[in-house]
Amino acid sequence: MAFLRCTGCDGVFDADRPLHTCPECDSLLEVRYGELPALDLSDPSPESVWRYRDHLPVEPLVTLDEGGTPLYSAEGLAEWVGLENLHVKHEGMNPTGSFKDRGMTVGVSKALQLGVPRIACASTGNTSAAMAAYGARAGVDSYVLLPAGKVALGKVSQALIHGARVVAVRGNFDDALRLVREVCSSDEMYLLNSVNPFRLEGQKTVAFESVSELGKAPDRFVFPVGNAGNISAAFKGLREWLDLGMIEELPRMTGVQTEGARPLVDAYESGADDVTPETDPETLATAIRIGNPVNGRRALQAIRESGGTALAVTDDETVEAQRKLASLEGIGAEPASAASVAGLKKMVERGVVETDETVVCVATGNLLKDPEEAVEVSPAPVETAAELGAVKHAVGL
Ligand code: AN7
Repeated sequence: MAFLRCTGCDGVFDADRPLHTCPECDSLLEVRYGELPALDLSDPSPESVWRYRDHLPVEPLVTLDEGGTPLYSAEGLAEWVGLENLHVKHEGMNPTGSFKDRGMTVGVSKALQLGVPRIACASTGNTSAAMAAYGARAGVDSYVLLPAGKVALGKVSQALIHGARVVAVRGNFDDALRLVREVCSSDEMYLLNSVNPFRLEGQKTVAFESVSELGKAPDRFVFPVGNAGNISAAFKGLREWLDLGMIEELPRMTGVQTEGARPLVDAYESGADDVTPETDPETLATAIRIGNPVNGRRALQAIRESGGTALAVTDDETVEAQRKLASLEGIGAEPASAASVAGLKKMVERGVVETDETVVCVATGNLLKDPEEAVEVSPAPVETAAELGAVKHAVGL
């Protein structure tokens, strides 16, 4: 049986109360289980979020067949990075094109079970796209707050076409999140940002699938970090599996941010146990243009407890990694996703990562989310006359 536990005061609450934070101390809540069964990973059923339903807190009331994303062995990229054994979990292959679907199938199922009429989130884009799609499928009204002018085109188009009410806030993501948390303070509107403990339960399945597909836990996971929900969720799942004896060691949890939005990296480097917010985050990787990660404290714990690390990369390094993913492996990832690969390369160069480690890089979102950026960083198409000689010349014949 699942229940909620406060990460601040350790208070315990019924999982069927529509709580966003602890009613006693306002800290984040976490889903806990009385007892989890050990799972038999040799069971041949295909990978998916709901393959792990015995380790999830709700029944699948709404699904778009999320999870089961490819785990590619990336030899060309491994060579570029300087590793022997690199895998890329392509979360951009989820139904709406990002890892957020794992959380939304669980979070929106919880909303249906609670019978809430409306769901809401603030978003740098992917959360809103996923929530709008799952809201549509569930028949629930969706409301999203986006930082005006700072969300990639593909993501805005998804939120709109799936029928969410889209509000563009003249501020950044952190402003939008602060506002939506206030808007959701009554029972009328259910908040689906990563403060929502049920959403994070779904997201832990990216770690489950990776372990199951590799046949063991990797030595290291590398995540791009924005609000720090995904890395915290994966770590929670891995701890649960460690406690059950399903894995023998915790993989090193590694978080990558960009130089323009690096509050978690700063906190990690300074030895702080919580994040000091950055007021003016800026990066080409708009998905992780976040200055005040709500799950920062948890992510720091995950990184330190697992012997991992956090580091920042430049936007140029991010774009270079995005192009290498695309050109060496055929993996189309949006900039934020590629930051994980850029960070990994830097860690190998610095000797922080051993060359014989088995590493899983999580490519969180699809290239098609941000087509404008991809065009901008690529050579322009060669335009020719509609005539054989000109075309032959253009293709170098
Ligand atoms: C592609 O959609 O925060 O550290 O509002 O879209 O769990 O926040 C997106 C985040 C990484 C960071 N990669 O994950 C949102 C949002 C991509 C993302 C992240 C995001 P978290």
